Amino acid sequence: MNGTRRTILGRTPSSSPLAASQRAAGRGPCTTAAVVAAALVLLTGCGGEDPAGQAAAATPPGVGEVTTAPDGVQEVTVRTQDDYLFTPAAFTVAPGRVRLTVENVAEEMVHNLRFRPDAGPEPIVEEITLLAPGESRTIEFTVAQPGDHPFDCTFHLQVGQTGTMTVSG
Ligand SMILES: [Cu+2]
Repeated sequence: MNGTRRTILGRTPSSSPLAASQRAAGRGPCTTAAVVAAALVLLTGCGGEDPAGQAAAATPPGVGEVTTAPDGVQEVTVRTQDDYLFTPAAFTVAPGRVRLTVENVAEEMVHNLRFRPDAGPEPIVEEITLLAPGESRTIEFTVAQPGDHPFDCTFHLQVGQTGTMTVSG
């Protein structure tokens, strides 16, 4: 991880003061991504509405669509990329077993997915703790109660990388 961080910082020397402040803040494995995040926020102003709009428009077919696998489990795939969005940020499943895959198609950014503790109608403890660029991981869990389950990329929570899985009634 340190090797990667040095390489990326070497490519963008202008971000070094930010990198130093992020290191001082004691961040975890997402330091590099957070530095990139901070740099992008500076470049695009607050909110970054334009990149968000572009990413939303580019949602590929099949992503975010809930289908039923041959074993009867409902499946859905969410993507992350080199921004601070889940694509899509909202999807709906039926009560039952859910197989959720997150594909990180980013070239540089690291993400994760965790259901926000105590925020949904029932706990979902399964999580994807780390997705390197190009990586894809799947978790499976069961939901029974209708309602909204907010989920976050904990690395980029500050810049609003959140989503919602709704369990239909
Ligand atoms: Cu993230």
